Amino acid sequence: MKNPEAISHSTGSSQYLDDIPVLKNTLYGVIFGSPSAHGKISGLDLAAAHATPGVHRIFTHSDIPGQNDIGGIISDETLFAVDEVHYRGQPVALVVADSEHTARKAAGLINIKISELEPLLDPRLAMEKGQLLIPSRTFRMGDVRTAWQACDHVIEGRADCGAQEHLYLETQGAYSYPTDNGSIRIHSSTQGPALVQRIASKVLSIPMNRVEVDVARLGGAFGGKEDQATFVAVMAALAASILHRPVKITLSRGDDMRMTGKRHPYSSDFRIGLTKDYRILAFSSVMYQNGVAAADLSPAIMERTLFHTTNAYFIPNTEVTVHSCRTNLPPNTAFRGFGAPQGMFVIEAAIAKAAAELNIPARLIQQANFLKENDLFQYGQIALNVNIGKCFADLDREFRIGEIEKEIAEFNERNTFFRKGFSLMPVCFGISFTNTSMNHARALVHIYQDGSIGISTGAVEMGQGVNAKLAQVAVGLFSVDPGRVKIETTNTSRVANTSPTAASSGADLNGNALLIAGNRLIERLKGVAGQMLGCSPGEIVLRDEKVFRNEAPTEITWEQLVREAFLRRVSLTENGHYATPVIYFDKLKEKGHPFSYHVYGTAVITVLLDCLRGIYKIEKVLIVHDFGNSLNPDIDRGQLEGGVLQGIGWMTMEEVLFNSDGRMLTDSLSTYKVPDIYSAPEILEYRALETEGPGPALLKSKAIGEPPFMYGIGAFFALQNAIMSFNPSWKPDFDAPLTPEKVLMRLYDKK
Ligand code: LUZ
Ligand code: MOS
Repeated sequence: MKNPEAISHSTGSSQYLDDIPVLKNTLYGVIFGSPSAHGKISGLDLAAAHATPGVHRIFTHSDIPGQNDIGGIISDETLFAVDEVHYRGQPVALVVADSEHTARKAAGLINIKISELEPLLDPRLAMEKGQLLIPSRTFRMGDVRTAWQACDHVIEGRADCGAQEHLYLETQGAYSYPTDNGSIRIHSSTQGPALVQRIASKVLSIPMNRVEVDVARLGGAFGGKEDQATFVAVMAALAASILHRPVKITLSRGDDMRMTGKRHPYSSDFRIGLTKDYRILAFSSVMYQNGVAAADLSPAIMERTLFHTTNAYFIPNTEVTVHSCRTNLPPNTAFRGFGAPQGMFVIEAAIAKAAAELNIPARLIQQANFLKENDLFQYGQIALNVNIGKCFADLDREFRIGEIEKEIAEFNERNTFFRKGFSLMPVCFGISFTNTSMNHARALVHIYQDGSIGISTGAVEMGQGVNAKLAQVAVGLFSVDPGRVKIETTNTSRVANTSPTAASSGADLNGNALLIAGNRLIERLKGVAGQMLGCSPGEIVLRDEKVFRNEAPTEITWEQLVREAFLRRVSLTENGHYATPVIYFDKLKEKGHPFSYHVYGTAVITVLLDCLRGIYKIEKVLIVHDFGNSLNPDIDRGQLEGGVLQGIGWMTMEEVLFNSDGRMLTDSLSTYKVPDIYSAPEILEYRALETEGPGPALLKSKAIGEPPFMYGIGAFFALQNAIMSFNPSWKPDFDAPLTPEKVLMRLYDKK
């Protein structure tokens, strides 16, 4: 089935937040952020800003009727700073005026006095000073201490990976207005409408049933709107409820880049021990997460890092600790992969370093340690339906890895100033929110008397195609024309207490809830058809807009059946609730069964490096990916290709830089480089692994949002191999992203 939104997206008729026609009397808000990364506020002079014609009001913490607290997991984050600021751009005030232009001009006239404190930027330094956001956590299995002695090789090193800006096309925004009797409606750019609702209720001090949050769709999110759409939405709601006027806030690109958090950078020490036949006996690591000024989602992200530190390998003895360190940067947050890429980078770095020291291709170590059926993950879950070996075997058969390596070796023999590099990147990613209690969803289905169907779920469409998948499920289930199905906006008054659309599980959770609701309606309709035909409902099937009895078409159409059910006073509305079965996790033991299944895949990446200039081209990305039984191969392909490119960007070109004062140096598209069409791989080919998908996956179609991102990590190691071919005396280090500048230095490093 085609994406029903494809036409409206490309003709511009799909409504995004900024397309909602504004009501008359709408006011516009601009946020005034701290000009300093760390300090005490000693004065805030709003007089000149206030005096600007067109300014209606300036809000600060003292205007909050409820709690000045927007922390999603722990209460450590304010909506507006009170007496201290902890990062540059931290919201201090909201200027509300007749126009955005006026509000921005007035914000420029706010005079804040700050007695500066020294900003902490380095997570390792924060750790030394005892600045942790939350208690550290350790996952362990077996006993690394005794295992080191049994190893033939023990290798140690350090790996650093950088932040990443989400760069969703649509910046954060909100439009809010008072509705009947003290209630409020918020249109928000959020992945988590229920979170916005809960926090708005807390800040405004009104019950949740008085806050309605509505999301039609987002112009991209990538995790950046799981938590961080909230402050904008709540500010708009605060201003709207106090002024009794509609208030709209749209962050400028620069404000969005400066004020909102990124992917967490991590700095890690690792140790890996191997036998002489390259089996990894032990792996340990201490990781410093740059969790920045407030926890936001850092605790959950830390947890997912711990779950993925052994990637697709079985390692019998492991011990990994993550420290979430408090620094003076904007609160880092969810980003596609949610800590897993950072964890996988470390184990891949450890393998690459071991390979370099043993002078063998990393692939030999990777292959020797792939997970097998019934292996134990370090968090206590038994690995079932393990497909990593199959993915690799298919990849080798389809694309002939040995030949690619041979071609590269020959190319490197023949050429002086051009080198090629190769890497293999296996991926194993767990599906489910790591926090078990978040794994549930609901779907509200109405069949209208004319036979059309309206579906509301908690899933937020952000370009990933979840609406198309849900529509497809409904069309298949009811066996009706696609034109009959409408996926409604995501709205807290229709579907309550939802988890954010995140963790790659939007389609799984909401789609399964839809199946539950839909199947109940179908049972009811079959009952009506049975009555109409004087037969048992078991003889009835609904197919192609018709009622079938014992496999033979009857005269009754879908429309007639629905109409008849309505006249017989049978309910045409159903609410389905789905909670992922089996999963649990014990945080005291750090053991359990947190994931309903795992997604596997393997990629080969090759690069061509210009050794005079340090610039490179990603030549080939060849993948075998375990889609399960893909519900919509076109949508899944889009997710796969986009994920790969975003991963390559994180590892090779996207560099978030701050100066020593905590000022962001890369706050525009001229200083922050993301992959464009010219940096896309020359060849990106993939094959679907032929498997039956697992039960909890929606109709056996596996989650696709995040797993492909991590193939991009291979780009880092392919580049490293090309550098090593040119400069054999270089001892590989692990400091991502490997930008052309860093590549050039390493090509001529003669230490
Ligand atoms: N969000 C979250 C996520 O709250 N929990 C998760 O486990 C998760 N995983 C991936 C992406 N977002
Ligand atoms: Mo998330 S990183 O919002 O799936």
